Amino acid sequence: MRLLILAAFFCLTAAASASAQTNSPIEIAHVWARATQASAKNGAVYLTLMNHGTSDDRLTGASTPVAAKTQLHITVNENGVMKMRPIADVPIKAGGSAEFKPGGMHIMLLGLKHPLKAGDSFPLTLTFDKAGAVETMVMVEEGGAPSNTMPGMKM
Ligand SMILES: [Cu+2]
Repeated sequence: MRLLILAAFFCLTAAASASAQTNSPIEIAHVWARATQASAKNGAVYLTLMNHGTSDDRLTGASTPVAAKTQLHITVNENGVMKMRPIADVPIKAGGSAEFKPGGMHIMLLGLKHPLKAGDSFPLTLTFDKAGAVETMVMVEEGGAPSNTMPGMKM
């Protein structure tokens, strides 16, 4: 009996570690988008990327069926005015992480095909230089301020 339980335990551990380490050393955490107003044409996705691998990687782009196109953006303070600028890529060093959050980096969704409603979710494919294409799900959250106000004032 004891042996059986032990065997079952090892099977479970093996299964768990197999699913935890898929082909990608990049962990994608807390992927969310702020809910948009009905008339909104654009939205933003926030997430945290952690590189558990031994080599540096870069996020080079993203795509989703809910938007015509996406851009990697960073919000910068230019003489007191918050502006968004496209960035070519986001480096994630080996053992390091990159945080996309309101007022900082975000994945801009341009040309939304429908408004993002709190509680909804949609797929997002992230493209990495080394890890390749990795699909994740985005949860739509209220997140305080509407998406058309200046980011960085809340949270
Ligand atoms: Cu933006």
